[in-house]
Amino acid sequence: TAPNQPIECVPTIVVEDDRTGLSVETLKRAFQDNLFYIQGKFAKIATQNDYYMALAYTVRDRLLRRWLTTAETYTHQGVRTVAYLSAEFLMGPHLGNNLISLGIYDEAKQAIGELGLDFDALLEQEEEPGLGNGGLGRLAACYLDSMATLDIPSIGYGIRYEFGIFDQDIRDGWQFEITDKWLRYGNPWEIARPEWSVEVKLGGHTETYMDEMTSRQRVRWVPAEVVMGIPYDTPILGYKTNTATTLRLWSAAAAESFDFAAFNSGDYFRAVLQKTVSETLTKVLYPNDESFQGKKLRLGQQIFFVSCSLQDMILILTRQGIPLDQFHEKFAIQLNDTHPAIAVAELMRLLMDEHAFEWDAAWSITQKTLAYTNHTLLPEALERWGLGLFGTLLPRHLEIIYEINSRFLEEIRLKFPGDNDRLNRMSLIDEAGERHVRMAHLACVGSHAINGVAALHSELLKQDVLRDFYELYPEKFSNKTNGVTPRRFMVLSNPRLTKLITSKIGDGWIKHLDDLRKLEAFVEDADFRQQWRQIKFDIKQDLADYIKQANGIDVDPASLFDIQAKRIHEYKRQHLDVLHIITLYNRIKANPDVDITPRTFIFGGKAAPGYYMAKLIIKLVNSVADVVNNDPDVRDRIKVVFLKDYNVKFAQRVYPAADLSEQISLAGKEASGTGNMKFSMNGSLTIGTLDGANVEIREEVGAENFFLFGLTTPEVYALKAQGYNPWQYYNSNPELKAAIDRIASGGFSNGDTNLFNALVSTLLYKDDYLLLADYQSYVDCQDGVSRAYRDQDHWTRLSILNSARMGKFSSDRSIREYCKDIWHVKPVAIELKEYVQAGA
Ligand code: GLS
Repeated sequence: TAPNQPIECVPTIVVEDDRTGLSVETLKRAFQDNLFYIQGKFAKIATQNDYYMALAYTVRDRLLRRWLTTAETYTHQGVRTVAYLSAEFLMGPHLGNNLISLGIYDEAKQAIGELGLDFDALLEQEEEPGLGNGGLGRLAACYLDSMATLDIPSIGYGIRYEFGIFDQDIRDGWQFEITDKWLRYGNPWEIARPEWSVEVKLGGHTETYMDEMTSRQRVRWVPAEVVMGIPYDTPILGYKTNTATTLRLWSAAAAESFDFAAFNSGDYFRAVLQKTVSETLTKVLYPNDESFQGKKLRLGQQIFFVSCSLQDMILILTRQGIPLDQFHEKFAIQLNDTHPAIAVAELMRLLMDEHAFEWDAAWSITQKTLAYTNHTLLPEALERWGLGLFGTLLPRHLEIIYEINSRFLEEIRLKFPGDNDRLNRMSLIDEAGERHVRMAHLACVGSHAINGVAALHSELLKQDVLRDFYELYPEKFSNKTNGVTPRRFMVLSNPRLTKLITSKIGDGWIKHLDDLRKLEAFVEDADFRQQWRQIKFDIKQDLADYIKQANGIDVDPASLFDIQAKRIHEYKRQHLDVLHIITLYNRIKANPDVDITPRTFIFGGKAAPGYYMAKLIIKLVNSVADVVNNDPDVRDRIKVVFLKDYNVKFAQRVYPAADLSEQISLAGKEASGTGNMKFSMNGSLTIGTLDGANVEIREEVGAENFFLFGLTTPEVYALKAQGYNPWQYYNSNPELKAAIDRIASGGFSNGDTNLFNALVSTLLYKDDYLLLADYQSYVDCQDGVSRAYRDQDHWTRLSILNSARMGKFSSDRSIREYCKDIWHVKPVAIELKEYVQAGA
């Protein structure tokens, strides 16, 4: 038998459950076994990482029975499955989360403690798999957690980048990028499955031939290159359930059969070189969030993981003996933005060229299978591939796209006769200038469902970016407001608050977040408020300790912790936050005895390495911090901190410590935001615009418990239409002028008037994101925040109500909506039985 096939004579292998018990004693024994037998170390020479690995393997062993039983159940029952295709999965560390899901966090902590080791240090040791940029990648991770928790048959498909999002260092106030070598010490959570590898073709040309079987003309793609995709599987255990689904990430390798000619002719070097070229494909995550870069390698990554995943689904069907014309009954594929939109053409190609389907049958399956989520309105994020590049790498896909387009344009002609502008606007090919393939249009045409990620965003899609598609296919559109998992972002990251909440209302809220409403009954309980306040204070003290250690800055945990943590982008307006800080600073300089509510301004976030303005904003925050933190006039009343290397691990430390969450993007720009939800769940109040999910958060928590400021989306449109002039605001607002002048005159750059020139002149001459227009409203609102914070007891009431009313923003709610409206996938309970592998 071939080494990658199941053997024919199946032996009886019974795996006893005795080595995966959950008691403290069993955990201790397993931990020590793993240190010895897997890490090959004894205590004297074991490193912190060895101990981490021993614990990780101990936990992984305890997932396996659930994982294999889940897989076996799904295979046996041929269940309908969600395939979530995403170029990014920002998972965050696995260990703590798996301990929570298994319900053995305390036992593991005790076991490790009894062995004389520091449990928290072992958790801290895990290198996080940073295979995403920000919200979009983290959303995919939250959705995997919720699907597993809700027992939804599901699989996440993505790319196993060798280097994830870069680590950020700050040098002289500037961002400095360091490669993220997350796999350096091994990854105990994944299992490589080389026996399930598939091949992906790239480049070359197409030719027609006569298919003898059907006596039809068919197309054959003769590639220039073939790359092998190797799947690596990671179990995703749901919270306190037996379901453990799979995250399957593809890694590129040289196809063995390839370039044999070179090898045989003695050109060993060229044959080996090919290996390096192939492996480049999955080397590194592109570090841009919401900005498109038309790089060939990136298109290569997209077709690579999409083709691997679709072929994998076909193999799964084949193994289960399900005919391919039932593909859409077996799989509901969700496209996480347009990064996997090439799936439309690839599924068509696989069905027609490799499995002899006719066009209409293949098209019907494709449309019924695929659904598309849009995640941004920013025009610079829209993916559009130049035809030259596209046709060179994917000649067959381009032919298929042309054919889809010609049929699609015919449909529009019938429905809107004579409307040529509409044809041009909607075509899959942008004909203006260098011709391009429009990936969002491809996704819309090839999918049966299209959704935005917050109510406002979905409306704007219909009115603006996808308006023509909405007019053509209104029935395809819906909204699915984002959510986040309370397991990671409350239970794991905020154990103290979790304990307090559970002591009052039981632990049902962890799976049914709406239950948090029961907390409202305790808002008038002074004792409860005192405990709530004390917990927030203690967590702030911990963050203060961290800040002291990381940045050398002393901050007062009694001060208002005002936090903006997210990717750095002009539309998110971190620099509006800075203008407020400078305004407070100016007030102090003008009158050192001015009455100011003490605040600590905390920033965190990475800038795309090629995004100069975002990097300049980081430099500005650090420069303002240097001046403000060291000016004796300030008397420590305001402090500014930029915390470097914001990632999931770090985010978990930050959300629970906030008093105020900054959600201050220009209305109409942030599709949803998810950090806004994580802060609020942990009892932070929000200052925000009517943008993205802020609108719905405010609806839920109540207008009186939310600090609202700024222009609305219609006002933004109107202001821009009438001709926006930032100078008008600058000239008529003394505080605004003083703040900008202090930057421009070198007040934060030792007199250098050049350093921040690009930023200042962008604000004064362009100000696309209307900072100057929103400035006064923001500062007034912040003054209101400062007043409110002075009444601590009242603030605590608001904090409790914010948590209590966040039920809607559990990703469980989002997933239920996707299941009901788009995927039509039902939960399948997994019964744990004595596991017998094969035969028996
Ligand atoms: C994003 C949006 O910018 C966020 O508002 C949104 O919350 C997130 C998930 O839907 O998707 N789109 C994107 O390209 N990156 C994001 O974070």
